[in-house]
Amino acid sequence: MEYVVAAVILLVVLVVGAVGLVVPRMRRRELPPPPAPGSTTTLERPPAAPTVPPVEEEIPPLIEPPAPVVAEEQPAPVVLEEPVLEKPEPSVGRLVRLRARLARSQTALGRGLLSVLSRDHLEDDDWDEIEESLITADVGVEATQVIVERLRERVRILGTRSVSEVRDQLAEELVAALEPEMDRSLRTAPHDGRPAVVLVVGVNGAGKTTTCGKIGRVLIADGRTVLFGAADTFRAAAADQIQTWGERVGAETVRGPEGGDPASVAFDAVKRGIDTSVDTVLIDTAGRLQNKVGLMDELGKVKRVVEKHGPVDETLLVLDATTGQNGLEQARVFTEVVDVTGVVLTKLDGTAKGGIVIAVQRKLGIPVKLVGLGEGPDDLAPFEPVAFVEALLGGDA
Ligand SMILES: Nc1nc2c(ncn2[C@@H]2O[C@H](COP(=O)(O)OP(=O)(O)OP(=O)(O)O)[C@@H](O)[C@H]2O)c(=O)[nH]1
Ligand SMILES: [Mg+2]
Repeated sequence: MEYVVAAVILLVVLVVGAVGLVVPRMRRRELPPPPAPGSTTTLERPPAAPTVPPVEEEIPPLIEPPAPVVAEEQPAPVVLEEPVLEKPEPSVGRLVRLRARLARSQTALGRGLLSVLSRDHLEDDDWDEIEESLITADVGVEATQVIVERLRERVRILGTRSVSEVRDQLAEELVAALEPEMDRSLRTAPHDGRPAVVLVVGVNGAGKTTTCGKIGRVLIADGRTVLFGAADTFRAAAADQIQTWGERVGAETVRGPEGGDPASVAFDAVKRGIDTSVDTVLIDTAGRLQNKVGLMDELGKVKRVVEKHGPVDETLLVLDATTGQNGLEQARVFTEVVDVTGVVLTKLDGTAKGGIVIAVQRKLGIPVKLVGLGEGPDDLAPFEPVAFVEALLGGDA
């Protein structure tokens, strides 16, 4: 009996023990599988889990574009190898072709003057009016007095009255005031086994870089070879600007580091021009105000350093025609620092003050050699007094 009781107790203990071991295992096993995909995850990160996968699928194609890198590497050499060079317009007769650009000056000077001059009897008031329109057109007080004096004298002596006669006399006086005997040729031909060197100077924004580029095109159109020196080292963009002009016509540009010494860039450019036997080296310089002594000294140094290779053939002062008489004082200081051999008057297309050409030459004693008549690459013309006056007076050239 005791054995039976002991066996029953042992059995009960075994059964209870077995149940205690098995049930928790079953629970553990049961809990994870069913709720795993559903309830537990949903509670902890319900919004993240369902939204992340779709967002991830949409963003990668937009943000991570490995494709362009591959694409850039592949076509680059092919595309860059084929620059299409432009063919600039020939320089001959440009002033005549571009004369319509002087329309504003023509209205102010030509038509205004002719309407007064065609009056039957010219009284003092009429002559005052003539004087006024010349001064308004920036001819300058001194030159105006000379022109009016001479015209008055001729009208009195010759007794001319017909509009065409008066017009012709006015034209003659304006041409005379433009000193047609001045040498306006640009010294751009190579000599002594080295290229001609042209230095382009002026105040900020006058149009130096544009003019450099345009002159390069004129020379290339005339069959010359050209090299640009980017001696405006203040801004990298300045060197890019002249280089772009060069690339359009297949001309090399020598440039230096941003903020580097402009004189050394100019020196290197001329050296490169000598080594590659180009006909003309055109050196673009940074704009500078004539009252900044340090900058004006720097310009003097650029010229002196370039001259270690030989004399500079042309130093062109670029003047913005729209600045009128103010430009004359700037010009005077420049002529003292570098020996200016010619003036380029830019932006004559945007002003009624075409008379500034007369004032500039008279004040400086330096010939206007080129005129800028627009922003287009070929809107630069050699200055010719007769054609210019004809354009101003609106007659046939
Ligand atoms: N309408 C007109 N615009 C011109 C002429 N020449 C130059 N310009 C414009 O004037 C602006 C200044 O020209 P740039 O050649 O950059 O002048 P810059 O003297 O080199 O200027 P900096 O180097 O900053 O001193 C540009 O927008 C040119 O297109 C011109 O004859 N007529
Ligand atoms: Mg410039």
